[in-house]
Amino acid sequence: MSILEILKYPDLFLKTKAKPVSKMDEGIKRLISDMVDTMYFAKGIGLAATQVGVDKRVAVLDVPGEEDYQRGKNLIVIINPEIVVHEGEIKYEEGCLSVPGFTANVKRFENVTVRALDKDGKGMEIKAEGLLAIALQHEIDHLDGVLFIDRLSKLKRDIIKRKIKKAIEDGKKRL
Ligand code: QAP
Ligand code: CO
Repeated sequence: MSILEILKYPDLFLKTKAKPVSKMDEGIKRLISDMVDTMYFAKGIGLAATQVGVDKRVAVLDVPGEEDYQRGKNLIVIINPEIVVHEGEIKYEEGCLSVPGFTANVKRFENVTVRALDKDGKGMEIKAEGLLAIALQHEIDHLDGVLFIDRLSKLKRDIIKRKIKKAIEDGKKRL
């Protein structure tokens, strides 16, 4: 098991469009296992391969439900995910392990059905609403090289980008 390095904005690799996984080999199994460990280590609820520098369409999620959060209880692995049905609109204050310390309100579909392969390469469909629906769209965006800040209006995007840039500069001064 290994903890992988999570790339942070403005790392250009985060703009990479990931490629479909063509076969479930040991490399993919290892990647999934390391991504799950990395997501829990970083205290995230979702992580896409793009965020750990791998251009393959793999993401892991563990989105808490109504019950108390129990690690692993809602763990989902999605490979080559596709939104096949979507409905409604919802705004939610999102964050991202690749943009630590910043959040913004992002507009998403309220309900989605996602078709994907599971960790064993078996086809499946997830019908999701609420936070899980948002998380699935956020992770699929990563696989297309899109960050939540890219979904903001130009004005809000410019403001948050300037704040992030300033935070990075201030961080450097304290080194
Ligand atoms: C994606 O996000 C997501 O800023 C997963 O300092 C976002 O795990 C799913 C995190 C919104 C659903 C809704 C962010 C941790 C984790 C931070 C995350 C931070 C530490 C974000
Ligand atoms: Co993210």
